Amino acid sequence: MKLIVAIIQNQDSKRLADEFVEKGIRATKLSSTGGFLRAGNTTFLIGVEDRRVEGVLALIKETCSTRSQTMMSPPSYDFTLESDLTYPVDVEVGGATLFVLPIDQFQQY
Ligand code: 2BA
Ligand code: 2BA
Repeated sequence: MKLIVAIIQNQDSKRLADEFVEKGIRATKLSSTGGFLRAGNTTFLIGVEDRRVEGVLALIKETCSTRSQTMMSPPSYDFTLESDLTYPVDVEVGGATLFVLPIDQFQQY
């Protein structure tokens, strides 16, 4: 068995959760925050049998989209420069960041 940790964008989370229910894939949804953008994203924990891992990853890939997000650049603290104002920067946010971990034990009481 494997634990898939999937960090995805909030916009895709409802659709992905619906897909999991429809396909009988058990999952837990957590609200999370990206360390860089400091914006909300969604983390799914999905415990699955080894043979289902590839199918789950493919489902996540087809459900979640890459998007561009605008953030304000940090202000420059070099006061010798005139450009000490913040300015908008486009950041490409991936459809999903995935980790697949081995599970030593799976128990439910
Ligand atoms: P939920 O996903 O909200 O599921 C609540 C209960 O609904 C489950 O209890 C189970 O009895 C039933 N259930 C869930 N998915 C089902 C499905 N596809 N078909 C039929 N019945 C289904 P538990 O199995 O005790 O799970 C309690 C909570 O533990 C789950 O809440 C979920 O958040 C988490 N969980 C369970 N198995 C998981 C797994 N393999 N991976 C990640 N999280 C899991
Ligand atoms: P954030 O940390 O808010 O990052 C959002 C996007 O900003 C990233 O998209 C990446 O394109 C960019 N970015 C992040 N850190 C950067 C840096 N130090 N310099 C320049 N650009 C940077 P993704 O790579 O698709 O990541 C989306 C979200 O997935 C991240 O949100 C974070 O919550 C999570 N994530 C990505 N890689 C991770 C890792 N290695 N470990 C844990 N979480 C990760």
